Amino acid sequence: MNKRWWKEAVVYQVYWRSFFDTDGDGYGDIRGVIEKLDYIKKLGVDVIWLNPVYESPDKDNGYDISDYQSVMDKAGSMDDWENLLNEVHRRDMKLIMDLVVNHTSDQHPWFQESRSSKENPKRDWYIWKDPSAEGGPPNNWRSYFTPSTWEYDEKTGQYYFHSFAVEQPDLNWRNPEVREAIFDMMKFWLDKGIDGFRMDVINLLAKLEGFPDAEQPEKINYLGNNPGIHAYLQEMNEKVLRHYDIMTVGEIPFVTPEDGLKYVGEDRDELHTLFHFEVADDMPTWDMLRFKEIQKTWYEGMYGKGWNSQFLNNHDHTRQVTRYGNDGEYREKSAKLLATMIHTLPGTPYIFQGEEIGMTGVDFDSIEDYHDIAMKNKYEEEVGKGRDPQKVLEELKPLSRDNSRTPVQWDNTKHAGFTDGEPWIPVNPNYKEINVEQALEDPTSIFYYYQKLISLRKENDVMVYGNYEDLSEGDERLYMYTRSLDGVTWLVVLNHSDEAHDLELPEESKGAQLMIGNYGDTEKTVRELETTLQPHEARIYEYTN
Ligand code: TEU
Repeated sequence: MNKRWWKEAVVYQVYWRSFFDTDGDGYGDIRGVIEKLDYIKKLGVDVIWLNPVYESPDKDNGYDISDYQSVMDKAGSMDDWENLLNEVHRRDMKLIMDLVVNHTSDQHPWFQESRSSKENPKRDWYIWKDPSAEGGPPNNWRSYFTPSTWEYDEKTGQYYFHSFAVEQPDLNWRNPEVREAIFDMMKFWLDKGIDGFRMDVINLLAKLEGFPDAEQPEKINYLGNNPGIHAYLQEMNEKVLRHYDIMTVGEIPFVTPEDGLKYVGEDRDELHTLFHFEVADDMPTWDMLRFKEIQKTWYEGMYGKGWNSQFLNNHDHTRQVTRYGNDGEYREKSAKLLATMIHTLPGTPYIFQGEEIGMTGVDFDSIEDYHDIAMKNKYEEEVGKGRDPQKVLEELKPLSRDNSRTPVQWDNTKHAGFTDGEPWIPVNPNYKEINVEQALEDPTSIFYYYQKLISLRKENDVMVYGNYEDLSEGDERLYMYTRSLDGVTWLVVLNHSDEAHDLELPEESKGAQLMIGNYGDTEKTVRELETTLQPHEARIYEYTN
């Protein structure tokens, strides 16, 4: 298998607005990221993924861009950003930027022009359609954030298309001028020396020909993976990507392993890696059997042919220890177990800020404390149907994107040391117990466990390139698998439950050495194959064959 730096890397995601505030406006900022770079570096990660910092009316926290080539005030200035890039590089890390090119803000000058008249040269830069024959929207599609993908524009009597909020009109990628403008913009950032892109919903660029009505409009999967997408990505690769030593990771909802390979196959010249959403979007709570099946099919589909990513949370998904683990009695063990799993399954592991100290989701009392446009729109929609607001709120809370967007908890002082001002979103009230300062003082903390896992990745190719075999198919609580490479085998054993469980280790593991574990008193060498795993216990053993 081809060795590549981005396969060996660990990526740390910085959602800057909730990271660290240096100017007291209640939003994190680029200077805040710079100030905390040594902290990030201490973890041992190689790459930082920075969420969008571009000029934006901020309806969707920066994913509605009104100028791709400048930095929004809340985040700082272009000078700050240049400093960040330098400081990241000076510490031998890399910086990848969010690329949001499926849509712009409705305030982007391109859209302003486009909506101004049917004859405007930029009319065709977006997707405009006449009302349907009966009047009303051109088809029955739902968008991610609203009941329809179509918004009527009085001025010209047509509808424009938006996969997300009304304020996020989709670009028309069929138009070669659009593609050229985007490619030029990408070169602008690449020429500044960035190390790659995380590509927002990149498989949505091609729209389904003819926009036919959907049989199941609520299953918004017709929005992605449509014919034409690979031609766009190949053109992007040919004209831009291949000329730089960078990493690209595509955010690709609704993708199966088979289709995944079309985006990241090593013979395809499109992208390097992808995020699929079979876990984050389709597994609302932990389901061990389903998770194992997902790992198996992706491994079988991709191993040796294309590269995957591993993550359980990001700025769109509830924090992993809350959603998929135990954020109560076993929070620390559970956070370490999930980390062990993500860092030893095939693919590049991602850490979302705060995950390394086991931050948890939130439960705010009022809808006013929530900011997520996806949640707010859904709330309005449901309450608009006459439903009980409190019930709707309770229903939406567990998967609200704000679960992961509360400020990083730095210490136990006011607002968790995140800001001197009023934070844009409330701090999780548990910051007195869960914070960075406390984690750094405790050698057994989740933080240092991550640090050790990351350093193991640096020293052991098997963790990156090894093949994968599940030895525990059918078991709903225990997960045991191997990664093997050149005669070295790593055996990972995980007890993803609140009870202790007996387990028989495989014969070959007699004499195996413990590489890391989340209980302090585990024997360093396997003498007996019969063993008992404590609640949320995780161990990695190494043996040679
Ligand atoms: O997210 C796409 C999105 O809708 C995710 O929330 C979803 O979980 C997954 O991608 C596919 O179903 C991206 C950004 O990450 C998100 O913050 C933006 O709101 C969205 O695109 C629009 O730009």
